[in-house]
Amino acid sequence: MSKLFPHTLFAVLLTVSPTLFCADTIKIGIAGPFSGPYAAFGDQMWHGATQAAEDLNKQGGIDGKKIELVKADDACEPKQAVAVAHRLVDNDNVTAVIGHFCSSSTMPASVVYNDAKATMITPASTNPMITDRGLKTVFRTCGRDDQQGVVAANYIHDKLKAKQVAVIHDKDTYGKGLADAMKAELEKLGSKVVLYEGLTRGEKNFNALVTKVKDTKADAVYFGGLHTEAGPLLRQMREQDVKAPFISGDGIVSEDFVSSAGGPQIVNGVYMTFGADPRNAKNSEKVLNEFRSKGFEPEGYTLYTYAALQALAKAMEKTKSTDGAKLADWLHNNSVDTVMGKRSWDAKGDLKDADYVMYEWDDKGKYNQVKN
Ligand code: ABU
Repeated sequence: MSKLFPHTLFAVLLTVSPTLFCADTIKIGIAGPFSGPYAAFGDQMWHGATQAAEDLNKQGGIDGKKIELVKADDACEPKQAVAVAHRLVDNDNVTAVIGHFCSSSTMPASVVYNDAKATMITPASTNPMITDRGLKTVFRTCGRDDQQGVVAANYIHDKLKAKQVAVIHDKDTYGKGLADAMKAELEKLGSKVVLYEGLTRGEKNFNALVTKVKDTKADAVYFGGLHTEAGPLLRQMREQDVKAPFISGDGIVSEDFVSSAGGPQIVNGVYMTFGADPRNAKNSEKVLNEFRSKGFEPEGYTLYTYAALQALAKAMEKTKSTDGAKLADWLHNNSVDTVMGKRSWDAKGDLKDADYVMYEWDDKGKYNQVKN
């Protein structure tokens, strides 16, 4: 990793480009699903990162050096994630990475970054094992599934008063991990899990599974997974007249959930756990206006990605280094004012103040925080 301050050259270009190379920039990888079924989330990440880089560069970059983003598409495929991680650190010579999105990609890719002493901040991967493995250079600006699973279980038990719950997951690191965390808490609370079943990502016909759900007479259905399967599953439930409340997690926090389900009338009433909406944070107004003036609504993980780049930039500025160990030490011991508010990290790289709440999707296809 190169040092930041040779004090010889000052970059003058605004360099937010996946291809532009300039020796006097700080190169940061943005790794996520920019193609394939989960590209809506990659789009959120790229918008967040490019807006943050543009804003930081307008303010002088990182101590005079402009930020240059290098886009890396993992398509949420773990093998591709490892390949792009090697490419970012070995060929593109990035100093740090914001990413990945899918926990199943972040898990193996983070080992590559940690070995290369490159800081990695995931804005969206919530599986607990990402930070539980003791990798020094790994951080996140989102919470963990053992936190959001507990919030979901308490809501299902206390507010929805569901006594019999069907739990479905997509067998993936994120989806199954979240479903298991929710199920464990729900059973502690005394509700009964009457069906626990995995579906396969990419499938579109869940009618046989829905028939099983119907037979259980479950009074709530919980799904751990992404919108690509949540949407069709929900639609087929409603088509088979399964009216039980549908609850899921942050894997559906995209307007693509609405289209994958068949429209706002289908998602109306769906519950979803997600961090407190950063669009309501005091610090986010100016940035919100920038996004909206460009016709982009910064939903889901957009501002989480923006905040990750702010944290990285602040750590580099304060340490005058891009060295992963130095950045990690700084991030473990300081807080950063971000577009999501003040953020600080514990010894594992998890947020000290994760803030999961419950949302409900409405008949306009938007999600709104449930008022208690
Ligand atoms: N946390 C939402 C989905 C991304 C993942 O953790 O796989």
